[in-house]
Amino acid sequence: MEVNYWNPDVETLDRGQLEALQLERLGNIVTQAFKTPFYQKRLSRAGIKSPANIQSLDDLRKIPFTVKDDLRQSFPKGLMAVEMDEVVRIHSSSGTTGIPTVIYYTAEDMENWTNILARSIVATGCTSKDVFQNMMSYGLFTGGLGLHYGTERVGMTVIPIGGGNTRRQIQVMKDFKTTVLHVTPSYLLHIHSKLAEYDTTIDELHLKKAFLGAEPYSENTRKKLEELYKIDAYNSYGLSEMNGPGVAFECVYKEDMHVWEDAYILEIIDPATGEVLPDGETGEVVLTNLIRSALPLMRYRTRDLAFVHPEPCKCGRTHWRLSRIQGRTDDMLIVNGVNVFPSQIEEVIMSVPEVGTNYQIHLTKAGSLDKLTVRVEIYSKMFTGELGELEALRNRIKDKLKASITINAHIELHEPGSLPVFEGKAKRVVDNREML
Ligand code: DLL
Repeated sequence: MEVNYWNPDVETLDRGQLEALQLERLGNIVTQAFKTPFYQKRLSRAGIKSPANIQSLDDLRKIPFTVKDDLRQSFPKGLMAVEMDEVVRIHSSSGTTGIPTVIYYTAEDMENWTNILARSIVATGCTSKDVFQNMMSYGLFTGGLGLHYGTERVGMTVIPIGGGNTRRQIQVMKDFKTTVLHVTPSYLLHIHSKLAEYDTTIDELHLKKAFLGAEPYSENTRKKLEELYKIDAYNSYGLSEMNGPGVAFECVYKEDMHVWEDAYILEIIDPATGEVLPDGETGEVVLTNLIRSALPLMRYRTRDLAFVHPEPCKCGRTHWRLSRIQGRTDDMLIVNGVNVFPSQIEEVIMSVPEVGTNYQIHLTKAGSLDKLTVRVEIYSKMFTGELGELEALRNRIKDKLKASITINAHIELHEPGSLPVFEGKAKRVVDNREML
């Protein structure tokens, strides 16, 4: 396999040097943090009086965690470490809960982020010969503009089409011979279900790769998309609080995502106790941003659950790898006392070949009990067969789910195109239990 680097010195630094670099940069970030009203208070309450109190990477653990609510409470400027006139970009979360989460970037922060994305993109084997169709939405969301700058830096031909308008997406893929897509896995599944309607076959497209991220998805969904489109799909992880995409990205080997540790310190903690877990154990991802001066965030609790692989990767990069996100501490469902993550359900249903490109999980009450219904779209050819075949398929999905999650789910089979479609992040779970 051909391995290319964007910044070989940093990507293959030996661990000792990498940790020395992290420590040096941690010092800078703590210095920045002391310029913000939020951290002045938070750090001094934890007994940290100055950056000199952080002398080793272990000292990081003296720093209290930061959570999303801290960002909200500090809105608009409580976490800003520079003057507004140094800020060249703002991104923000949608603010569905009221006060938005706002992220600020200086020109240097933008430069750092762009380089990290360029590094991620080159790690997947892309070159300036690629034509990149960016289907992530542009605007305050970091998915669109983040990868835009990174791919331009690599010299790729960038098509900034943004999200939605499936017919046009397909036409543009054909017109410009797009080779690389950036898209949420749920929307890429949906686009496939529309190809026939727009008189297009996969062989008319020139796709080679897709960067998939911004929402949880299972390994079976990745495999399905790779087969449907005849592409390599690379997992991409990030969050706006840590700049956006580019925190971790898969290399050509696609065996989980390199966390760019010169830019982020990764810890995995027990979400209940806050204790740092040994390598390899699943827990909550906690990140410290090392190279953003406008808004220094330290020990930020992402609520994402994953584990780290400390063993070296075949690509020669020394930066540790993060597993696929297994779920979020806030998306675990409790169904009649049994804990289940939506991603476990997805992993099972996407292993069934007759299952199509969309699904939804519904929770309701049946008397005092919870009822879990999984609505799955199946390929239309199934509806032309015997009724008995449909019943057998329903039972097969039900049994597979029962074996995996120990819950007796109700399975509904739906025709292609009948379930709600999302052009950005999908909303897979509808929980109506409290409303009844
Ligand atoms: O979704 C940034 C991004 C854009 C990442 C494009 C990748 C590609 P936020 O809107 O702040 O930022 O949402 C961040 O999305 O905490 C995860 O829960 C989830 N997420 C992001 N990437 C993945 C992934 C962007 N590859 C939140 N797998 C994160 C699973 C993901 N979940």
